[in-house]
Amino acid sequence: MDASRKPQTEDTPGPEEKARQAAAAVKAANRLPELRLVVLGWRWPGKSLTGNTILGKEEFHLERAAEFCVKRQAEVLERQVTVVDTPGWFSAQDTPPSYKQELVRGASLCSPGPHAFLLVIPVGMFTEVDRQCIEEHVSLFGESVWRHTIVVFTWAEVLRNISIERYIRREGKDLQWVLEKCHRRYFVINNCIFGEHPQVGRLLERVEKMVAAEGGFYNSEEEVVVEEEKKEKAVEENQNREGRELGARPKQSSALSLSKTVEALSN
Ligand SMILES: Nc1nc2c(ncn2[C@@H]2O[C@H](COP(=O)(O)OP(=O)(O)OP(=O)(O)O)[C@@H](O)[C@H]2O)c(=O)[nH]1
Ligand SMILES: [Mg+2]
Repeated sequence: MDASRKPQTEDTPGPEEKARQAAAAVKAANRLPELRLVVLGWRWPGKSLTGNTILGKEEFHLERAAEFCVKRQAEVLERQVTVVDTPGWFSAQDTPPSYKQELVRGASLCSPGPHAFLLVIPVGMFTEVDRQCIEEHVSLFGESVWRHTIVVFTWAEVLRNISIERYIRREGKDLQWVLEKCHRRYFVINNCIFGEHPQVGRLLERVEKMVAAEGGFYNSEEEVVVEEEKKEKAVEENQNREGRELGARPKQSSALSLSKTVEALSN
């Protein structure tokens, strides 16, 4: 036998085991010690119960039509998890400005910014009006909010034997539109299971994967920051090209910021 060749042992990982190890390494690298989550949705889809499922205890009351944000924290799977439950928006009529204002305040309760917005949608008929309401209310946080949003489907037990993928296809363009806005990030939560269950760990990992992919958490001023960076880079490139100082600072971007939204809603 050629002594330079290593003998194959049973311990040598196969391709599947190697892929599993690589995936575990990525999850470990993405892992965050603290996670801040804001739960959003219309009235009564299971926002508060979803918050309870994540925290593993009954922190949020399942009272109808909550009017105020509620913030709760717990240690979950070795992470410090903050969940902000928000008032649901109205579907059949206009949402009062005070509700919108309170909704927007939800993000500021997890300073310096939420890692994820969990947009709770109950499995069932999804209409064009539902899509419009989601667009109107989620956009109160600015366009960048979509980069930090995951759709969380509740009431999934009603699907019985239908897969979530088939349900999404069947519901058509309005639900597809929402999922496209969220870069097709979604998670099916089983709110009937409480406590020890791998689903909460999987959801937290999903959030961590999004944070890694999007390069950080939501920051109401980030559109301003990105715009400023773009302009500063352009000025720098100009300076290099022309070989002289331009001196002028770029103008402030008019991008939406949370404080401006709250101010506008209160007027
Ligand atoms: N079977 C089932 N029941 C659910 C699920 N999610 C929520 N519920 C029930 O639906 C009802 C509403 O849940 P909540 O969590 O209070 O809903 P919400 O979105 O917080 O409601 P508002 O605060 O009034 O907007 C409660 O009776 C929950 O027990 C689910 O996934 N499956
Ligand atoms: Mg509630």
